[in-house]
Amino acid sequence: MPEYGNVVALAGGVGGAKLVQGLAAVHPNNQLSAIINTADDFRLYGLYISPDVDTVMYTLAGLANPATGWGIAGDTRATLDAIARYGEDPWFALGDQDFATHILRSHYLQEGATHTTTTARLAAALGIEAALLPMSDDPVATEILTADRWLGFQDYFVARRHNDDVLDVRFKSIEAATPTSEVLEAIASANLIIFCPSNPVVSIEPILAVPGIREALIAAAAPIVAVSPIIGGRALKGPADRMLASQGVEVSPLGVAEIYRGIIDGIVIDNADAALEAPLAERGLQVHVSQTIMGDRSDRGRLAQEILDVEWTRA
Ligand code: FO1
Repeated sequence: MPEYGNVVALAGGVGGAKLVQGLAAVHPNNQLSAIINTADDFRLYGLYISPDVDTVMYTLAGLANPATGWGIAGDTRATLDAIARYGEDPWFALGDQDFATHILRSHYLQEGATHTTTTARLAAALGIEAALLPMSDDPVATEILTADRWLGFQDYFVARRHNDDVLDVRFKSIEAATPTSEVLEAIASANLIIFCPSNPVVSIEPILAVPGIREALIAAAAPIVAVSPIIGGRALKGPADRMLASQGVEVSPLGVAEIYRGIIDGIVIDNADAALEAPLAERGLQVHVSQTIMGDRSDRGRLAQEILDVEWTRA
């Protein structure tokens, strides 16, 4: 059995959070870091909201709403209802307990703390030992080109229920963003790096697009392994399948491997895609075929353990 010391996961929202939780269940948490997409972050009612960071944080803390994967289980909506009473459209479902996170994060940021230290403070208070690392402390915003116009990510994803055809994707201010020292150190000292089964286009790609991160990954000594979020030609959740198609990328683990070409050494695919093992291997990738759908917690730990049991090597 390989003994990976430092394990680093790149994660976006719900799919990423599930695998990070699985890793946290089977690997020493003081040797586990998650580099999290912050290009979904936005401001609402003057509060700074970081959905992917919170999704990973709530999931690891055992607080996440199991029905949605985001938000807090059993949360109430009194604050949002009161906001609606003032005539505001309550389009983004913020629960009362969730509001506490956004209020405190906004407060700490306004006091001069960074996104990284704020996240560490909130996560530690929730009893999380793994390092939750925002990809950058600088603002980056995913924007989606629809037939109408460029939309902010949450406008496209939540307000318009990701119904629009995606003509293009851009990450506003990415060229001015820098990776944090924590992110670069985590990558450099990693023994295994895992791209979680998050949306490649809008969850993992923004992390890779922060100037310096792609280069740090390519220079890393650790093997890099992606878990395909596409199973049997479809995304389990969200618009990843339609986004790949609209970018002219094959909606299969082959397309996922294409997006990560030159970075990953291996890929984990679902049993449903077992026929793709040979073509992926022909592309020089180590392939592990498994049951990758993560339902309950035991599924998550089982998949994480399986990934850690493979003898991945750096190409
Ligand atoms: N996603 C939705 O589809 N609808 C919502 O109303 C919604 C609210 C929400 C509140 C807090 C939070 O942390 C996440 C929330 N999400 C919601 C999820 C989220 O915006 C997306 O899943 C991610 O940005 C994509 O990874």
